[in-house]
Amino acid sequence: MPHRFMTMNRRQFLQLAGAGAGAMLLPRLAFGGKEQDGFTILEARPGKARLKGRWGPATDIWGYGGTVPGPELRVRQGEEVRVRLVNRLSQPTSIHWHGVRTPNAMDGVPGLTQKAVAPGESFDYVFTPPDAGTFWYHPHIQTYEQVARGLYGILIVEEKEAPAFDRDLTLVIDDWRLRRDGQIDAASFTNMGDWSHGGRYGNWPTVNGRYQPVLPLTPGERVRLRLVNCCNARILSLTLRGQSATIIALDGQPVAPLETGERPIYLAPAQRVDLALDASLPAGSEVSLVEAGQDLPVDLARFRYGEKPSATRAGRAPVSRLADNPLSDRLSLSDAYRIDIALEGGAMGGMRSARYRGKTMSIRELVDNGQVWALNGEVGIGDKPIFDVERGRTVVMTLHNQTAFPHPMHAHGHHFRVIAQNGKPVKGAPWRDTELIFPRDKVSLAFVADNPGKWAFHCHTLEHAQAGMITWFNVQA
Ligand SMILES: [Cu+2]
Repeated sequence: MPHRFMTMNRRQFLQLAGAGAGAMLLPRLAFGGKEQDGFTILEARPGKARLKGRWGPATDIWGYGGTVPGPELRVRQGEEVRVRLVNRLSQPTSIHWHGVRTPNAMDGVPGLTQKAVAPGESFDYVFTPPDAGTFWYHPHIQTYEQVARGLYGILIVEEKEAPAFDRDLTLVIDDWRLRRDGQIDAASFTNMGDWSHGGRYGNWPTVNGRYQPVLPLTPGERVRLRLVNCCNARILSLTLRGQSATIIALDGQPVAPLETGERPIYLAPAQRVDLALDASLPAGSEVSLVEAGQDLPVDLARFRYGEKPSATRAGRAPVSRLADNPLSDRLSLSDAYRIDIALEGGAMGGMRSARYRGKTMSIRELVDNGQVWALNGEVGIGDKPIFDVERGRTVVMTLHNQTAFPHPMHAHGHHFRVIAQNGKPVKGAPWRDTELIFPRDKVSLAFVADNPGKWAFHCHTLEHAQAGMITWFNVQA
């Protein structure tokens, strides 16, 4: 049962996900943009963005280089990433390279892998990404606020041998919660109603920092689309209306090409999907990228076919599978380290108490501390890991969602695959770094713990992580 993300029950999805509430290439800083002794400089700083369009008010944001999204970083597989983060914000920050199997010291989790980068200070990130694919970067402290203010960017690791595409286009999807004056609704960052339900949803969708951009397509061309969900909480249900596309990668990892047809693609926060799109409609056609997760369907972007056909249209071969990444596929299930992890808390979750900072607290005390979620009765990152394994051991985590909400669970430093769901074995599931776990579901994720260090494991609904749904595991050196 490959591609579970497409076989989700839509009714269940709608029932459970409820939470209340251009032709633009990205500003491309190739490596070699703003540099300083071999490092690309990423300044986290305030800036302004035209989220409301050219004639609307400019929105005050925080961004890398002052832009939203931040620069699209590109490196070839096997090449080194060298980034100097400079903090020009009023609060500490860091960069986590989501989905990249970096050495532990480069993972960007303050309190676990590095000290937070104080205002005015900098930190050098140096690593060689082992996997080609679509990744992204964002802070890992005060994340629910810093990401909501616009601190995120894309890291693309290009395949050693470029696959055959006429174009490569990244679509960075976000939803902002804007006030009527076009400014970010900062008063709602810490709204406990959002924190204890589905997280903080926005009211203003953007793609590449623009509202409903119109993107040109050349008839006959084959485009690689990289879709990234940078929303704090929104689980996207995406369709390209009237246009089929082929899924070729999930969370950066290649999958057997699969045509979407009219079926929606679910993309939880932090997840990515790569599509091959053959621009096969007649000149002048228009295709909408529609999001219909929880609210009314809304056009995120529109593709408009030009009149002039592509010069490269003739004799297209079928979309072929991308080259596999050097991910360890030697899952050794017979002697795996196994752990059950209960996802607990939240509204209607029935959690009465949990341990927080070494103390057992009632739900009332927890709420007073801004905490409402737990993993195996523990709230937040504690002194001890949730498990500690020798390097190279296969780990099977069985997540049991005992809450009333879905949770996109993200493991750092590793990619995993689903091997069982509700007691039934699952074969051929894709490698992922973030998996959406539905209420009442029991899902087993397996991976080889081959990356030593202290790794965060958390819900990527950023308000849930902040309110306790985060822990860590240790892989021995
Ligand atoms: Cu969650």
